[in-house]
Formats: sequence, structure tokens, C-alpha cells
Amino acid sequence: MKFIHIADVHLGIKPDRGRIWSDERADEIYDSFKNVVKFCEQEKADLLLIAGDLFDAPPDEQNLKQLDFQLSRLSNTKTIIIGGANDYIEEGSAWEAHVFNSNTIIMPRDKAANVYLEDINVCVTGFSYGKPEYEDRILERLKPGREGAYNILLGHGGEKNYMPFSKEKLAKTGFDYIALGHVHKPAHILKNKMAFAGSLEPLNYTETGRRGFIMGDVDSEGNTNISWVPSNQRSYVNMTLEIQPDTTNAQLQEIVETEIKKRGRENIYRILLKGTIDSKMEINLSGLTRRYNINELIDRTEYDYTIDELYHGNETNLLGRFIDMFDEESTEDDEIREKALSYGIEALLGAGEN
Ligand SMILES: [Mn+2]
Repeated sequence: MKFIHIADVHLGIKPDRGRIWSDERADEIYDSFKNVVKFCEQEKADLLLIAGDLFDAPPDEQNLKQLDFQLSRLSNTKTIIIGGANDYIEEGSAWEAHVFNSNTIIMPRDKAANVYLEDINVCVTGFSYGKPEYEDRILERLKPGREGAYNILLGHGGEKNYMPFSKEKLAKTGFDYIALGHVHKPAHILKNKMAFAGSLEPLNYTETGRRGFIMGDVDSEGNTNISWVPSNQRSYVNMTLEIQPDTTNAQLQEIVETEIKKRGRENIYRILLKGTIDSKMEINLSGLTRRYNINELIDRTEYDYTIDELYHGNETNLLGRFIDMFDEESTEDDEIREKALSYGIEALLGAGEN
């Protein structure tokens, strides 16, 4: 028996609204889901398990028709879905009303239920969210639905207000495999027995690293082997660059460009600049932000100066007068005094007050 376990696809989400790559990301998330369907067909998977938050919000009839269309391409695979914290199933909602043409089962809302698939002797126990939050430790109390079958638990949560559980207690429930959703970072919790699939694509800048899904193989003795398959088309990358006092803005642009090309120009970058720059240097990477996906540029550079050099030539302006102020006798602690002087100078240089 072969299964594919996915979660937290968040269809319909539009990451990084307003950015040049935002619309494309929405399309890529949908494409990644279609790729999983293709993969199921290629691998002749018996089961596609979707552990909550397939949609970013409760779906309407159109969303479900499109989903049904995608899943109807599967000739060998049954799909079992639970509603999660984002796409919870309300009474009388489209989730409940839609009649699927594809071989798809939506687990009922707000209660535990079992689905027994006789042809593959698999029993899936699941609990669809009927509202956005559950404080109760519901998953820990679920029990395998059928003796003699291969028992799977399909669950969403693991955090305060989202069906919290302890890994130890969940591991002792007796299921053969526990397919989890909610945490967007993939996590293989208990070897070949319990895992968060993670999302198919990273959904915001905090979700760095690769994303994907889980493929499981169960042999005739009931031994499970799972492996993780990466699927994301882009990553969020945090990049820290150290700048030297003699670096010019043109050089900085080249450094950033080289680093982006090295790490993949399709990726979405958060660039942190550190080090010391010349007090006349002005950082401007606008040329790059038009050509690459730069989500954020954080400037933590400091100006390169000595107080004497700085004072010379600035005696009569705001900067000079500020330094004068600190030269006068002071009762302040030396360390505080030095910090205040340096913060003030950085601010005045940054504002061009010299
Ligand atoms: Mn989610």
C-alpha cells in the first residue's frame, strides 16, 4: 500500500501582497498541489491524505468544483480530507453540500470518524475542524478504528488552541501511522510513525528552508517506510552581508547580485547588511529590487569615523555642536556617554546633518 501525505497547502492564499512576485506565488501554490496529484497518479498511490488547511479559508462551491476536477484525474488513488483551522467545515457549508465526482471523502465536521477502505484494508480515523479553534486534547484520545486493518490517524493541530497533544501520548494511541498537519515546517516526529508533512510551498518570509510532502510505503507485513519529497518552487532566503569601509554602492550592488545568483534568482530575499561603511556612502539597491525578489533590506551598518576626524570640518554645523556637547564635563557613566555619542552621530550622519 502506498500513500501520499500532504497538509497546509493553503490554496487561495496570496503571499507578500503588493510585491512583484505575489500573483505568481499564488499560481505556484496551486501548481504545486497539481504536481502532487500528478505524482500520485505516476506512483499509483492508493491514498492521498490531506491533513487540514488544504484551503486558506473555508472553500466555496467553485473552489470545491475545481478541487474535484483536479482529483478526478486520479485513477487509482482515493483522497481523504479533513478540515483544518483555516478551512474548517461549518454546518450547511459548501464543504458539506458538494457531492464529489472524484474518489474523495471529506471527514465529517466536529467529531471523530472512521473510514474503512476494504480493498486495501486501511482504516483512516480523522477529525475535521468544525470551527477555527479547539482547546481540548482531542487527538490524544482517539483510538484505531479497526482491528486487523492498517490504522491511520489524520489530525490537524499540536499547539495551544489547536488540539494540543504530547508526542508521547499520541504515539501510544496505537495507530500505525499518524499523518499530521498545522505546523508548516516538515517534521518527522517518530520514525516511520508520526510526521507533520509541512506545507508544499513556504507561505511567508518566516518560512525559510525547503517544503514538500511525505510518501509512505507499507509492506505486506504492515511495516511502514516514509520519505520526504521536496516540492517548493522557491524559497525565502535570509542573507547577511558584511560591508567594508572602502565598499562603494556599485560594488555592494555587484556583491548582492552575485550572492543572489549563487543562491537562486527565483528565491525571495531578506538581506541584512552589517559592517562599517564610509560616512559619505549612501546605500541604494533600487536597481536590484526591480530585477530580483528582495522582500526586505535591513541596514545595520555603522559609519566609519573617529571623533577627531569627524569634528574637523564639522565644527560649525549640528554634528559639530553635538560633539561639543559631549566634550563638556559630564557626570554620566562613561559607557552610557559613549553609546549616546555614537547613537547621536549615527543618526546625524544618516540624516545628512553634516
Ligand atoms: Mn496551516
